[in-house]
Amino acid sequence: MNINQEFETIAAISTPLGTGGVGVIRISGNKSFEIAGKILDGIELKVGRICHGWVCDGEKKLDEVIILPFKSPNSYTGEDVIEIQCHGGVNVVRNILDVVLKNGARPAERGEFTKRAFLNKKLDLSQAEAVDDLIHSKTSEFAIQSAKNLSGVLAAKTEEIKAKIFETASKIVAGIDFPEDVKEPEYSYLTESFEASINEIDKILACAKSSDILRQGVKVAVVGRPNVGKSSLFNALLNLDRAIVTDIAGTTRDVIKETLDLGVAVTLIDTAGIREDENLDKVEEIGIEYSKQSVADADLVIFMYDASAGFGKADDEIYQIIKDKKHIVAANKIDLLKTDFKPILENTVKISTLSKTGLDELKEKMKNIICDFSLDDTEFITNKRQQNCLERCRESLTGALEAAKREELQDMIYIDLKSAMLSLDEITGEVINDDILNNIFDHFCIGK
Ligand SMILES: Nc1nc2c(ncn2[C@@H]2O[C@H](COP(=O)(O)OP(=O)(O)OP(=O)(O)O)[C@@H](O)[C@H]2O)c(=O)[nH]1
Ligand SMILES: [Mg+2]
Repeated sequence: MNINQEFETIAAISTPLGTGGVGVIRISGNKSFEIAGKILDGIELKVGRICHGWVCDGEKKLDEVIILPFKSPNSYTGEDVIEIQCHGGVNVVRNILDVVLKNGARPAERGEFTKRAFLNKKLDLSQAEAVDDLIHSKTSEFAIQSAKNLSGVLAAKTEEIKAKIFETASKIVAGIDFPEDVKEPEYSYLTESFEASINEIDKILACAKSSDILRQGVKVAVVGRPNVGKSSLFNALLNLDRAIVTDIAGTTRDVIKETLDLGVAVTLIDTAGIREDENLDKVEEIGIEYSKQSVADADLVIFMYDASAGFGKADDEIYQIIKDKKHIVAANKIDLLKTDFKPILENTVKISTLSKTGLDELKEKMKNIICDFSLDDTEFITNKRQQNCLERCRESLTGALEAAKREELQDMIYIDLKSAMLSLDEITGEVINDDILNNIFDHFCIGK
């Protein structure tokens, strides 16, 4: 983006394009008020006051709206901003955006409002990334965690670690610059200080795996022979009649996916029953191939067999395919059993999708396996970029630590500390190059 573009006034529809109660068009830049003046039918805009009236295109009235005027720097972007709240129809919002563009704004690029907010220091980069996480969160848990970063939790922690490194670095510099007046810090002090900082970084990185799982979710495939009740379980877990259930073996012939919120976003996958039969038609054969592929792609497999029929050779053949993956065995149709039984496979949950028995236990087992961490312990949500910055910071600190242990020249140690601090600055975006910045905001939606 060139400098001129950055000063242009931009506009976009900030609400999803669809039918709803309200639609929002946002304008940002120093021409915002001028444009609003041209399209608002005689409304006098007062900053800090909500205004009401009509948006017009010349003589044509487009919609009755509410306007929120913000003057720089007190706005989301830090620039002059006008937010128009109109009725939430696809064509109403488009008509209003068109008239705004006709009167001097240009369409905003992806994430451009938030990028401007970052460039105008309304948000640091970790907060800007949290905005994107919040919008795209697949579960309520992840939304709550993202909101924590939006409030600056990660930035504050990063600042705290940096302050500690800075303090130690300052003592080294003082010793180097004023050797007569200031003594170099003791090496024992340095090693202690670096170990403490590495420890703090490790605490954040320990949450990296859970951050990734919370952000991306996991894939759980239900597999087994035909007719064992896979689609019935799929529907029961979703609380939805999504997949067709019949007593005909080979009912499901395609892979069906739906999202389930178990704190972590679970993509639940129903598959075609796996069986060997020379007389299978082509569709079922392809379906079975997809089932095997789903097993390969899944993070967790629910292997199901019909407990009323017993665990047979055909079940065992499928079990052999999945047994090395993370899995739970679901012994289904226990409602048909007259007596209780002792499952032969480890990790078996006895269920009946018909009488809804054992489903809570199954969900609990799923949760425990998916989160081999406790979600409450996910103190810090990070993305890959932030994890990479932390890892680089950790490497530099480890270099400094090793050097301090060898009692090397403190000038050399200081160089490592400087790179450690630079890596931390990248998290909040105090130091960042344009390519990385554009890459981050290119993933945002238009209008954010
Ligand atoms: N008694 C009893 N019947 C069940 C239970 N779960 C499923 N069924 C019945 O078993 C039959 C097959 O169920 P589905 O859910 O279609 O089985 P599936 O494993 O998806 O079968 P395919 O799609 O053919 O691979 C249906 O008639 C279901 O009503 C259960 O817990 N108890
Ligand atoms: Mg099925």
